[in-house]
Amino acid sequence: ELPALKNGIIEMKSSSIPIRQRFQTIREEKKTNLCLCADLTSLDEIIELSKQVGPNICMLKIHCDILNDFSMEKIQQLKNISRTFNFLLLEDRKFADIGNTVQLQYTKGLFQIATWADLVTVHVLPGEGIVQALEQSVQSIDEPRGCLLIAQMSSKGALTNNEDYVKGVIKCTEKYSDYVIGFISQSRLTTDNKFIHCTPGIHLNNTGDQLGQQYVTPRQAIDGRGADILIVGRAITDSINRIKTCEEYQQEGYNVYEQLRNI
Ligand code: BMP
Repeated sequence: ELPALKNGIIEMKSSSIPIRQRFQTIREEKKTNLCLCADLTSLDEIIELSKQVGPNICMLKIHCDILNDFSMEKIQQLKNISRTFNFLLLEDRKFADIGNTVQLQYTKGLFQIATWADLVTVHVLPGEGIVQALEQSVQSIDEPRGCLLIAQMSSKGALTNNEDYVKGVIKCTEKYSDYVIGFISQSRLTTDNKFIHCTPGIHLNNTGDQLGQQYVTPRQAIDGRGADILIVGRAITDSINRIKTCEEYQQEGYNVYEQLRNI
């Protein structure tokens, strides 16, 4: 059952482990640092795929606003699958507005994101009030919620890749370290290992797409750029055998992580 919304605040009756801790446990138990980014337009298809690759991933990232068949029933199904296979559910919403608006976007509308997404992504462009507002709107949820701040983007010419901007994001992360569990980044931003660095723009065979995306390999991302989690989309979803390819990225990512850990 999804939690009921009361005066815009969500009431939920279930408790679980904090998200950071959950990620560490999942990585060790399932031997995976792979986040599958399922940029598919059918939630039915994502549900089927998540059942197949559930054992191989630590996180599933979706964009709910590209789905043709979104419903609260289906998203609840996906959430149940994420609990069964023990992976985190990330809605890549990239919130970027004033506090009042993001609270509404987080808790209301068709998607009611706060009721099902363990994690969301957030731009700090509007200032730290955005994080405060998001955190406030999930205060009464009886289940851990967190966010990842977008510090650096993988796309060509990204305006985020500016030293002062990144410094501001790091400051915000440290200030709201209960709710902010880490970054979407292209490099290691802090020596504090409690912050999880998630890196998109990963491909073993391509260096980019036609629309400015830039790729590095899993090894480059983990070894060179200090990624904790690899966010992999079309390298898997466009492959002929998604399950096999998912296993390959899982193995490659975890092997590099283990090699580095044992140095
Ligand atoms: P792909 O691996 O198919 O290129 O997809 C990358 C995914 O990561 C997309 O869903 C995109 O929205 C997201 N992403 C990204 O590519 N670069 C960033 O800097 C931040 C992202 O969230």
